Amino acid sequence: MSLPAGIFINGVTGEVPDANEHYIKTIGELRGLYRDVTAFDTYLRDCGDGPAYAVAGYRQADSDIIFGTTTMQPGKIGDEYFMTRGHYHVRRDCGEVYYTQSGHGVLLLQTREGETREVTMAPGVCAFIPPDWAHRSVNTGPEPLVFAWFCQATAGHDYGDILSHGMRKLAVERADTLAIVANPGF
Ligand code: M6P
Ligand code: ZN
Repeated sequence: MSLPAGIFINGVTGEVPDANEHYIKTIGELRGLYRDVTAFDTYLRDCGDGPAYAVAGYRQADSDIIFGTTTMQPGKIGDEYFMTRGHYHVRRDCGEVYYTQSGHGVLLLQTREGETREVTMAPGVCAFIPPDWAHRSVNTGPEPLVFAWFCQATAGHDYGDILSHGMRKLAVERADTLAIVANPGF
């Protein structure tokens, strides 16, 4: 049986002391995500491999809801800011909520039909991700981007489409500022 609980989230570091699920994605594990392969190899050679983002999750057995945090490091590969892989949910009726606690970024969203949207991620902004919209978060600032996420326990991650085709839009740095541009490789 699930029991009520008060779970502390450190909004600066993203740490959740009571989390029972954790993983880290390193830059090296994200080969293929960034368009500029030479910049990717140069980054790894010069900076070495290290964490790109960390996910902590809190799940209670038999509960319909899970939540947690994602902490994304700042950085760029070529002109693309550090980003998550991006996914649809396996269950197409399941949306998600991202509540940004620190740092700055952009949430890239798209439907299977080709509609796209961007939602600014900034402290205090709660991003609503409707069911069946693919979503990828991008850290566009110089600090870690920390956000709490909340979704159905059985939503599931479907990486297939985004992994093989990428997303329709890219979040890149142009003249020292964020630009959302069409992905020429899509
Ligand atoms: C968010 C949530 C997680 C997700 C993580 C990283 O925190 O949506 O479920 O795993 O982002 O995103 P991805 O799995 O696409 O790399
Ligand atoms: Zn999701």
